[in-house]
Amino acid sequence: MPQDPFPHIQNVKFLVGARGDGQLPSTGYPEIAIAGRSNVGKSSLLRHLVNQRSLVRVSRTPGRTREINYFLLESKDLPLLYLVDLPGYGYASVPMSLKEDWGDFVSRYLENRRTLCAMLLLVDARREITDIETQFAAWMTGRGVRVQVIVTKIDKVPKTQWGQVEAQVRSAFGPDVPKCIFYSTLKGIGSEDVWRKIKSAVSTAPTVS
Ligand SMILES: Nc1nc2c(ncn2[C@@H]2O[C@H](COP(=O)(O)OP(=O)(O)OP(=O)(O)O)[C@@H](O)[C@H]2O)c(=O)[nH]1
Ligand SMILES: [Mg+2]
Repeated sequence: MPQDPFPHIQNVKFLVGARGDGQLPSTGYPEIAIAGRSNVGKSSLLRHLVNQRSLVRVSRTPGRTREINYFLLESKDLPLLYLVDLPGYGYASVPMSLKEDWGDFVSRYLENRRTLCAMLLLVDARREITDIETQFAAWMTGRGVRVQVIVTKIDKVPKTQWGQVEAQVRSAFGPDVPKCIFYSTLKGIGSEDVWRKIKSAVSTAPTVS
């Protein structure tokens, strides 16, 4: 019988909204980061995953989160781990490169954080996938970080078109990126698959002291 993918969560604690290198918590636990365009649903997904409505503020005005938000997850079935809600990119009306948009702080975090073991890269089911997402995925994969694409707000797309969405994701990201996961916080779709991926990433994460 397949194992229950949901962890028995004991505590989820908001640690810090880091605005600079000096504010990042100490390393030592594996980290799972959540990235994607502003308003794609990062904070909603995190909240839904840990099943705590009050935990993460969901923005009314897109692009408000500029901090790297750290949550420490304690559960019975996983080692302690950090869930990291990254600032959204692409909120500005003028297109900018990922680096300019996110700022040096986030770029440095992505480049240097050795305990970052998996990246949940969110794309909106109704939006085209851009070079920002595909280049980002290739960059992270090249660094040895597992990338899991998650298609958010799938409740907004009729089921008859889900196959088409999946084909678009596959063709945009290519064969190096595993099959995408459809997600809906409204309909409660996807969390099981996401936990399965997190468990697998954490269980093979290198330990860094
Ligand atoms: N229909 C639907 N709406 C969703 C879903 N997930 C999130 N939303 C809505 O999308 C909007 C943005 O969600 P957030 O979670 O704040 O997005 P974010 O990526 O954290 O945004 P930033 O912090 O600004 O980068 C909110 O109005 C959510 O209610 C979903 O699965 N289905
Ligand atoms: Mg957010």
